[in-house]
Formats: sequence, C-alpha cells, structure tokens
Amino acid sequence: MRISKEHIAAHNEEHQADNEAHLAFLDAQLSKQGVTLSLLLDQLKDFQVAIPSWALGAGGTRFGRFSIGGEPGSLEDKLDDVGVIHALTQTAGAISLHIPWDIPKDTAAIKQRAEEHGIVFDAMNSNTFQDQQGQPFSYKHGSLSNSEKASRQLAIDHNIEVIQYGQELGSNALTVWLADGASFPGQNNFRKALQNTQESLHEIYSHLPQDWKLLVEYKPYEPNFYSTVIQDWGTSLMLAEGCGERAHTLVDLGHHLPNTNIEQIVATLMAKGRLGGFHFNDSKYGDDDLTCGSIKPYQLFLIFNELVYGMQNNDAGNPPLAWMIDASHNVKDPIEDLMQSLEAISIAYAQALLVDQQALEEAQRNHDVTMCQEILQRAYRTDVRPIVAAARAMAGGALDPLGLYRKLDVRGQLIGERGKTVVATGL
Ligand code: AOS
Ligand code: ZN
Ligand code: ZN
Repeated sequence: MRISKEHIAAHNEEHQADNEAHLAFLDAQLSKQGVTLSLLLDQLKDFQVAIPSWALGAGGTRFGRFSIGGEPGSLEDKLDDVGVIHALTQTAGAISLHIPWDIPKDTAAIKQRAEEHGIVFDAMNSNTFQDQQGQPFSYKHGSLSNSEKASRQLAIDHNIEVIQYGQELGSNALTVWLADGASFPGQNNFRKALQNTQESLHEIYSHLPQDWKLLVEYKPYEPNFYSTVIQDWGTSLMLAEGCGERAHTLVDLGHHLPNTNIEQIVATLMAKGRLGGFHFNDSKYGDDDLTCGSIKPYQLFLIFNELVYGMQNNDAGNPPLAWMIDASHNVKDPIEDLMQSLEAISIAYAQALLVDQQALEEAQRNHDVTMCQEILQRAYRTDVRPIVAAARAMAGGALDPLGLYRKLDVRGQLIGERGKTVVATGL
C-alpha cells in the first residue's frame, strides 16, 4: 500500500481543527434551513464513483501525446493507481475495464489485488471501434451496424466475450459505445444501420446474465463527422427499450451538442426508468473529456439536482446508477485530475442534497419563478467543501487528498518504479 492508514491519520490530525471550524459554521447556517449535517455526511460517505482504466495514463490527441511519467503499464498498475485514489478519497472504490486493453492474464490474482485496494469491478466496456491485430473482419465501416454480417457477428461475439470476462471479475454491467456512423452523406443507409444495430444489441442482450445490465451510450459525432448511428438519448432509449427491461441509456456529459439541456434529459430518462449510467466529465466544445466541474460547475449541480430528485422519486424503477468518470487529456497528472473530478462530483452531489425539495415544489406550484431560482442558487452557492472533506475523513480518507498526494510525492515514487516513459495500453 502506497498510502497507509498512518499517513492519513497524521495528515488529518494536522488539518482537523481547521476543517472543524468551517464545519461548525456551516452546521449553524444549515440547521436554520432544516438540514441535518449528520444525515448529509452519511449520504456522502457512501457515495462511490468508478474510475475508468483508460484515464490513468496521460491522454493524447491525434496531434500527439505527452507522457507525465510513472504511468501504469499493466492492469496491475492501473489497479494500484485506483488504489491510491481510493485510499486518499474513499470515493473511488470501483474500476471500469476496457477489453481488450485490460484482458486479465490471471483473473484470480487481479481480483485479489483489487480486493486489497477495496476496489470492485464496475461496468465492462467493449471495444469495436478499433481493429485488433489479425482480426478477420474489419470495423472500418461499422461494428454492430455494419452492412456485412461477418463484421457484425465479430462485434457481437466480442461483446459476449467481454461479458464473460466481467462475470469472472464480478462486474454486472456491459457498456456499449459504438463509433459506428458515416463521415459523408450517402455513405450509409441510416435505416439499415439502425436496424442492424438493434438486432445486434438484441443478440448481445440475450447473452446477458440475469443480474446484469446493458448500458447503451450515445454520442452525436466523432470519430464519424456526418452521422453517428446512436447519436442521441432518444436513439439510445429506443434501442434499450427494444432490447428489454435490463437495457438502459448511459449519459456521457460530453456527448451532447453545445447548450443541450442535459439535466432535462436526465429527468426524462429517469421518468422512464431507463437511466442506467453516467460518464462524468466537462467540456467547452464537444467530447473534450476535461476535469468534471472545471468549465460548467452550475450545469453539474443542476444535473445532480435531477439525479437526487430522480433517486428520491424512483417510481419508474431506475436501477442503482453506475457512476463513472470518463476523462482524458494531455497535460495534468491523471491521478490529480481524477481526484479533482471526484471532488467536483461530490461537491455537486452535496449541494444537490441541500436543495429544499419541498420549498421548491411549493414555489413551483405558486409559479414563484424568482423563488424557484433562489432555492436552487442558495444550495449551489453554499461552500460545501468542509462537509465533503469531513465525509471523506469519516470514511477513512484524507481531508486534503491532493495535498497529501503531493506531500508523499506519489508521482515521484511511481516514476522511480515504473520509469519516465511507460505508455499504458489504450487511449
Ligand atoms: C467515447 O467517446 C466514449 O465516451 C466512451 O465511453 C469511452 O470514452 C471509450 O469507450 C473509451 O475509449
Ligand atoms: Zn463515455
Ligand atoms: Zn466520450
């Protein structure tokens, strides 16, 4: 273990008085609003977000990639890095794997390593957007949507194989994101491509174990720039409904055209009981995959407000949400970046929990538009960082994860062990 209980205890002792002073002030303010701090802390303490295996190395663009050194070179290393994040934050108790990038050579050993870090296996991700070496049929013109049956079957079989790996590891969800689409008008027959995708997904669904979920991710463009087969939430929902009860839509925050009202999409999907998962990130332009909350924190809060409302009023039977970060960029230490994302997500969640739902409902009923806005903004403008820190410490994490990470020079240690130029598999 790179981060010991002693490290955390010593660090927390140093920061405790300061955090408690902040907390006492907040407690006094919030109790006037009828908020019970201990209840809030309990809810936050249990909150977990999965880390994608591909976010642990420096990302890259088609123009280049700059290594930050000490990056994971194997699945074992990736687990160790999530272990660091989880030990510091106690909110990253799950990893999401990508096959074939993360094929476990020794499943039992991988499971044990994950267990030592307190990590479980979240949704498995299939990969039909790249051809692997020696692959008999190509995905160049599509995978599940391909007009050639042989390519479709290959992609279906790959997804079934991913489910099998996931079963061995104890996962219970398969996320399908397709790059399928067209870059030029006329290239594809829209109707046939959609029909093929529905049939392929249905076939995969029929191999899904009873306690598994199928999560269908949508994205408007990239890598295809004219059309994408699963372009939006409506298409994803339609495909999920066409598969069956255990198929759901997955919302990736970066997969919307600029200014789309994502919180409304969340509310709509939850009303239908079909919101299954989430990929958190932030963006200014498209699928930028930047640190959560770094560009549009108010939007993140509004999304969480819908999520909290949806979970508290879950009459449509949405499954427990598979929360995950999906991030990748070129410049920061990925472990630091992921911890910043976790912090932003926890902050948005805590603020959403502060929303006075009853007062909001009343203001809505009275058409008191000003007050509706006030109620949301009051919650959003509360500095909940001391609460988030306290919940983390209660769970055994650090009051200031980033500070302790730097103080222990974890990246320096990783560079010492793994070298300066290791390149992780995958993106
Ligand atoms: C791609 O844009 C999607 O966000 C995927 O969820 C994910 O990033 C991909 O599967 C990782 O390669
Ligand atoms: Zn995603
Ligand atoms: Zn994406």
